[in-house]
Amino acid sequence: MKRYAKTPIAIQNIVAFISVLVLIVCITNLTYAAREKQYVAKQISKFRPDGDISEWEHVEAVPFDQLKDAGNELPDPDDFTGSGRVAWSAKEPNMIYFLVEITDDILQNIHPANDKWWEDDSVEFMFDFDNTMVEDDLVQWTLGTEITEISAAASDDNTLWAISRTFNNYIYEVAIEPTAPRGPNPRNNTRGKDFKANDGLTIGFSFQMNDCENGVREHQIGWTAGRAWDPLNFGDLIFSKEYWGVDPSGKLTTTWAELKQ
Ligand SMILES: [Ca+2]
Ligand SMILES: [Ca+2]
Ligand SMILES: [Ca+2]
Ligand SMILES: [Ca+2]
Repeated sequence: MKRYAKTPIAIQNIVAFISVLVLIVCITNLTYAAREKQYVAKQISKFRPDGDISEWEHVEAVPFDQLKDAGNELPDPDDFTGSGRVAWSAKEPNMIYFLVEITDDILQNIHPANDKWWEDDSVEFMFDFDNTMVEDDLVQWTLGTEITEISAAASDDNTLWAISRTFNNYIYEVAIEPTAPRGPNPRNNTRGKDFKANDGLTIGFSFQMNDCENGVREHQIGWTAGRAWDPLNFGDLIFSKEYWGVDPSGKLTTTWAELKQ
């Protein structure tokens, strides 16, 4: 009888053990999310949001070549195209740095800041700070084509930026500080308030641009494909203590092309 009495307990223990294993696997997946795309953000030194982009020379650029919420096909490069880069510095761990370069032939800005900002030419930075992959937890920064056009979570307190223009080319140099007070339309106003970048930290991230002309939004294109407010369409933004342009042994990874210049 004792043998029969013990068996259910043994099975219960095995079930409990497997349940804990499954839970650990689930938690691990949430913490170290592995979405379809990854961007490893390394450090840069002497970041200044001043329109001089020399500090970005070695930083990897990713093309905005994926369709999102507007447009049936990718626009012609003359009409609208762009790319983005990401970096950080352990000296300012509450900040994330961005460089976004855009070509757009016609600008539209017909709404004031924080009013239908997605229907004016603009850049969006979206975060899933805690990798919950829940839409209501997402936080969005939007920057328009004029320095006063700051919307969504973006505020004068949490965004340092410069925008410069040469013909149809626009350059955004941006520092976002998630811990600082937010604008009036952040979507989620609590996630990321304790943000602190460190080596190995992974958050969900997407950035994209709205191309508006003729009174409407004609295209939205970005780094990752699919609906902007679906966190499953985000990529992993992974922070690394390494420096852009410097290999792990400390040597400058200068290319032959750069040496010849
Ligand atoms: Ca600069
Ligand atoms: Ca255009
Ligand atoms: Ca436009
Ligand atoms: Ca506007």
